[in-house]
Amino acid sequence: SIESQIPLESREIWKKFARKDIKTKEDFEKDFVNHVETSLARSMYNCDNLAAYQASSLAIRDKLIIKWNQTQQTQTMLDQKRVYYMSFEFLMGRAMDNAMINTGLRTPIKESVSELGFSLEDLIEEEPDISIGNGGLGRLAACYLDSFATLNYAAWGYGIRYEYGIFSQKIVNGYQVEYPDYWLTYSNPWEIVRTEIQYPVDFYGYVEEVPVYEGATEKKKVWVGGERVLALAYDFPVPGYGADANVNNLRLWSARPTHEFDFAKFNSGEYQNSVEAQQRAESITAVLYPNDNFDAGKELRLKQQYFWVAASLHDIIRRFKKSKRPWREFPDQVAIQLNDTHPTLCIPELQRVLVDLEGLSWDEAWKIVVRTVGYTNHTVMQEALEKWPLTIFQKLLPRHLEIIYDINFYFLQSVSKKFPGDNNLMTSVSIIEESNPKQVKMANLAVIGSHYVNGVAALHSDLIKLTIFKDLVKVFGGDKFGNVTNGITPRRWLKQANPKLAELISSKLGGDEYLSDLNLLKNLEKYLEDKEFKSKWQEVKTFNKTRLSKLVKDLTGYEIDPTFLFDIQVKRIHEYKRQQMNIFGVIYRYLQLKSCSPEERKKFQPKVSIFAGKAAPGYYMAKRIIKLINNVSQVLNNDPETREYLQCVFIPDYNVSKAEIIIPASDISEHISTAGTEASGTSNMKFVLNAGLLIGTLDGATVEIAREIGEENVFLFGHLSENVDKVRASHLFDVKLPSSLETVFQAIDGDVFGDSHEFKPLLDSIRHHSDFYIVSDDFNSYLEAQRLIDETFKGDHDIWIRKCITSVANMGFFSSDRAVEEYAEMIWNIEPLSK
Ligand code: B1H
Ligand code: IMP
Repeated sequence: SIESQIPLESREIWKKFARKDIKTKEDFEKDFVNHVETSLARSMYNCDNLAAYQASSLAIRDKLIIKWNQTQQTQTMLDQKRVYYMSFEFLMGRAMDNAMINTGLRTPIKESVSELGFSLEDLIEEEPDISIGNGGLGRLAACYLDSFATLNYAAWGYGIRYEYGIFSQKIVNGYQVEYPDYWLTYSNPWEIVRTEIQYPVDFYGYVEEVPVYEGATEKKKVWVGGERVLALAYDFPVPGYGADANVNNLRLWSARPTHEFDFAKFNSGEYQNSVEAQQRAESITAVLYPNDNFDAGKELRLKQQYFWVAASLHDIIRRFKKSKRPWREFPDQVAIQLNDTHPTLCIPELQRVLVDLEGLSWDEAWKIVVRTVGYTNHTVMQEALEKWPLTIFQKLLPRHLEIIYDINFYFLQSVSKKFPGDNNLMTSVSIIEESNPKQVKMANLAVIGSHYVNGVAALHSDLIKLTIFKDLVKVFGGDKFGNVTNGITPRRWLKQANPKLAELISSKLGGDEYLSDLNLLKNLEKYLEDKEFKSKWQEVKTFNKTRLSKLVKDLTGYEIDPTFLFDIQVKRIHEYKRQQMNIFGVIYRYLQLKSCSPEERKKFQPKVSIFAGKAAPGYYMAKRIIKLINNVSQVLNNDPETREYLQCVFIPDYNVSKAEIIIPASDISEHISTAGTEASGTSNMKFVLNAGLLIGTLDGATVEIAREIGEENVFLFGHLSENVDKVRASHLFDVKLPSSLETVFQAIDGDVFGDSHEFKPLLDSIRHHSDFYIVSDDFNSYLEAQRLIDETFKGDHDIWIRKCITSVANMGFFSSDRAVEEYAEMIWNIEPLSK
């Protein structure tokens, strides 16, 4: 055993002084003071909230590290198969509150902190969000890490430690203005830098033919890199939920100069240049690309992708080699999951390592690659599919491009055998697009190089087979394609975000077990007739609405009334998500109110429409939508005739920690994408789990939410995905608008909401440019669903609350624990660690 290598006496000393776990308040207080005085070099006299937050975090982190070590040692000892979840984005949010909740220490620490003279809530507010992601895709990765640890899977996340996460958003005169998100200003107490783990990563250069061994006549190809940087590992401990849970790892790579000095330049007097070139290395991991569902095709992004893939594979292979197994066992020990196409370079890179460096035959290597890799697709939007111009690829990764050509050659050969003469098929499934310039289609490479492809909701998984992968399904057969519906972690999205509701549920279900077995929520249905329970349920909602009102007041200055119906749409701003339709609906309601007598107005359900979300900095239309929302907001909230009935707010700088306050406060939330465009959506799940109802199209996971909680509990509207193409085709270039929308456009054109020129492109995209997202076709059905919501909300409130309770009771399916278990069984073939 490994232990026996260490002399007994040494072992005893190690054990005697092994760091003790935090169990009591005193343990925590001791560690806290210790960190203030040593790690932070401060004292009780100059310990402000920031220092207190940092000391608390360090104390909790120490605890996690102990568990982390045990978990990793167990994993190494058991030597079972491991999963590597490759994600370009991890939208972690804040760590401290989550760590306290998952380890069960929140209550004692809250008391300790208060005894030490601080308020825990204040300390939590000191923590910046870890926002190294754009939206749903990055947050999904974070939820899965939570489930991996909670369920005891040997699964790591690999990503990039961007120094600037998603930009922070300010609203100036109604416009979005972007500011850099330098989240590391006060250092990050949650990370551990692994100075011992550094790997070289090469770029550029050329391909050379060399003898397979010294003196041999047979030749092989190798890559001679032209620029080298170092990848340095930073680890984030990810605690599972439960007193004795595992702590897993998120490993993020940061680029560093190699410090390999260019003596030639130095000697020729170019000292400055030779050092500057080195410093540029760090720019690789400087900033996250701020696009959601859009591929900008920039060289630096390909560089980021290769940097991260090369470092991660290096690490994975090093670990595999420790067990001295033969290469053919690699897929029995390693599963690599591609979170979208961003890490697709794993496929040619692993093939390169196996063939060029390890000397395996092409076929042996390719079998290993395909058995190891799985690919998750997250979008069918054409503009989001990654394609790299050959020119960029050739320059940056010349050997990888050759390998991709070879992969494509063998693949197309097999296709032409099976479908002789079908040139259209060959063109469509080829990895290379014969466009001008030619491009590498990463999605095709991902499908061809992996053993299983999954979509992220039932409808989406059906759609990828009928659209973007139709021809690849012909080649591989349908069995290679399947579905794993997304999920969310109830630890963060119920217990942490909505402590009052979690407490109420615990009191009825007799404990917190439902947080790790979400199907237990079903038992809430027993209390549908329980008056006291229902009135407490209502109190919780009112509490959460009041909490959000305070946030809105702080951030916008607007006072919103918690007795109003809260109608919320928070997500990235995108034409396909149709925030424009929502704001047109708000305008329609306003115009109706304006045309009524004061008496008639009283019949309206008072309502506030709440928006938040970031637009990609280069996305013109999305930015116009934000401006329109803000202008409408200004008109409505200042109109004494109507503001008792209708208000509108845009909350700036949407992020995970704001989501935790916004989501529990909804009566209704909007998931109104053009059917067939939103792959899944995950905030729809979060809103329902927090006792709000949905208005939505039959798109993404909303279809399955309706199936689980009952269609009668969802306000559905709009054209179905199978009809969208037909509806689009029926449009002429100029679109005939329904009179409702015509009225809205007239008001905007008439400068009711400020200078109409600003919104002309937005309106024209609908009325004069074919209305791609079929806003005009869905608008009346949307208004009708809104009318039904008013009627239901205003009517017998007991019916509303019963709908909410029934919905929450049936949300078990949407736990990320279920999703991760499906991946484990269907795709990775792993079981939880045997303890
Ligand atoms: C999703 C993305 C995405 N799908 C490209 N695709 C990106 C694509 O930086 N890029 O280039 C960034 C992100 N994001 C989202 O994934 C879907 O739109 C949601 O519907 C889904 O819920 C989420 C998680 O599966
Ligand atoms: P890696 O798998 O080599 O990256 O190691 C990850 C972590 O697993 C290490 O930091 C240790 O905590 C643990 N570990 C790795 N190798 C061993 C071992 O041989 N014995 C015990 N623990 C190990």
